[in-house]
Amino acid sequence: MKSTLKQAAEAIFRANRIALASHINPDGDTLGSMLALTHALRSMNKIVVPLSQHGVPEIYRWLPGAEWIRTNTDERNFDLGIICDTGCTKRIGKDVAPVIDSARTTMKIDHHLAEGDFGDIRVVNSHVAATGELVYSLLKEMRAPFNRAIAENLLCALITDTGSFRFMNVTSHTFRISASLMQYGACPAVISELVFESRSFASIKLLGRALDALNVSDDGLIAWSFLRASDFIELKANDEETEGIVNHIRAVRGAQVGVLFREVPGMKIRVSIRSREGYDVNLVAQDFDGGGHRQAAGCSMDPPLDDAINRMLKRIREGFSNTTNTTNLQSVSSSSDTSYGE
Ligand SMILES: [Mn+2]
Repeated sequence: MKSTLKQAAEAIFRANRIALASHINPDGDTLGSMLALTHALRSMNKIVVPLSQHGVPEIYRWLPGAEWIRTNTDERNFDLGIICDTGCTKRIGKDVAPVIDSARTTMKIDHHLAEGDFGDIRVVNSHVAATGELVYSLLKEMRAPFNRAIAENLLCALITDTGSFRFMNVTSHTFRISASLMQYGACPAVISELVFESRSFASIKLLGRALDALNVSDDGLIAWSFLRASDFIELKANDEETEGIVNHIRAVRGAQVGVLFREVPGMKIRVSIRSREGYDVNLVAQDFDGGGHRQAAGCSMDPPLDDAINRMLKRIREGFSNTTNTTNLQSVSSSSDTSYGE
């Protein structure tokens, strides 16, 4: 059940105290969307509390307003609770979920494929490249005054979820919005420099180790790699520093699917899956209780690492002979394919 932008705008106008939540393992889309809303709604004199249970990764701390984000709050009884870039409260974390669930009205703004039951108001469209596009449309519907802070947050959302405008999810609409955001003072070069060219030493070293461990299946259709717990320990690295590595793995010529497994100390094995147009990795991730988009999805798996790799590769191989994974190849030109923060 989709809601109209008008219904969403009215719910926001009615609310005075508003809690916003991003998903766990936050990315540029969930944080940029949440912060753009925070700026806009505060300018309407609303009390807004932006929440991210996993905080803000280093590469996103420059986002205007990032310092406002809290990992949790004891406050309850918000008039409105909005989750950004995810369809269910499971993915905003167990500390933040009760804050949103206790709100009088709940809303989701999301472009993931999974529908779910959450949300009195549902601003959902899996055909847009980023949740930031939906936030842009909603703020326009509300006639919210735009400024540079809002524009930078939304342009960051668009740039990161489209792989710098390289993924299949990019539409002319994505560019029109981006052009508009530039007119409010956001600059793609500056944002790209801050997000992609300012990596930690450890994250570049992790990339090197993942590339060194790169494998490809005998038929060349699946490329995969892994990072061991010892890699994270030796480099004093954490999982957020692996962002983007999986795209290098999918880049192997002929590979239709790329997978990165991470044996993160103290966690289940984290798996990011990317595909080229025509292979649906959302279905694969769903079989392991994960999800995302057709061409970018993720899940967690039980150790040991070697077992997880074998089970995942077997499932992906089945997908090549199973038409549900590979149907509607020509109808996905506007479908979502974004970086999925698992
Ligand atoms: Mn997104």
